[in-house]
Amino acid sequence: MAFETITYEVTKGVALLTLNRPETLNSFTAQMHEEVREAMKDVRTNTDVRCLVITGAGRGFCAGQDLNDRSVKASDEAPDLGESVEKNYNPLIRSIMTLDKPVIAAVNGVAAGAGASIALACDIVLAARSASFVQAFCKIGLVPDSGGTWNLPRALGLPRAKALALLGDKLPAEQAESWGMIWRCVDNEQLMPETIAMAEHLATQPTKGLAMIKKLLNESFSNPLHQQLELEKEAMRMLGQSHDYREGVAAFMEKRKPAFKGE
Ligand code: T3D
Repeated sequence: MAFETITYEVTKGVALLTLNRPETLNSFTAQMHEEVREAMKDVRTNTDVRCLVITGAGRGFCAGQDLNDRSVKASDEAPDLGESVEKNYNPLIRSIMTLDKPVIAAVNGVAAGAGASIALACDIVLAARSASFVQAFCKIGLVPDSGGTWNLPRALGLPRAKALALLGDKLPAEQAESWGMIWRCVDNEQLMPETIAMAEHLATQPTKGLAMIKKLLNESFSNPLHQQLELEKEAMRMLGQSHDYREGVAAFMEKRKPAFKGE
């Protein structure tokens, strides 16, 4: 696949998708949305891919929407941002959060606007120590989109989510880690080695089981207990039929390393 605004490669079961417009901190243009959609199709359908990593080129992770990608001059007709969200951002967030494979965000630098929301939509967030998260929307009269108003309070609780979204202050990665918004913050030069090691590990694990863990945890906030118990039962029933469950138990009994197939 030939891309201009992203790079995409698959190695050892790991798809590495790098947002690649460093001159604008990897902000999203219409073309970048199209290319990410194309890459996400491969992530979904390519059975060689068992884990996805999203990161950014240069000093930023992603600054959200490219504010130069359309004219907002007073003399021009107002853009339909709802259409942009419906066409581009919502499908992207759904494709990350419902992907039946784990997704790691390797936040190499500032993640602002929809860039911060995209990071929070990923299953595990690792950040470079110099990275930061900015709910930039309030500064241009918008709301946290791309699942921001859903994921931010769930990650942080309402008081911190509200203050970040209303003030637009920069949240340094170390603070994000100590508040529990992300999994871990690591030294800058360790970000990609640690991310790839984690991704390669996940890519050798029981993919179906991991997919169900992700789905059930994501749904748990909206479900009452009785419904969640039902979902757990159905997931256990389905996973009990899988190759990887039998292999995991057999390997434990035989005191050997399991060879999971993701089936
Ligand atoms: O379709 C829709 O519009 C609806 C969906 C919207 C979703 C959204 O994401 S809305 C929010 C859009 N994003 C922002 O408002 C963030 C804007 N950027 C910033 O606030 C700051 O750049 C950062 C806090 C992210 C980083 O600050 P700093 O000081 O580290 O860097 P900088 O100097 O501001 O930026 C570096 C360059 O990137 C600069 O270009 P230059 O001067 O070197 O030529 C800057 O203009 C450019 N850049 C940064 N963000 C964007 C951008 N260019 C276009 N669009 C951007 N979002």
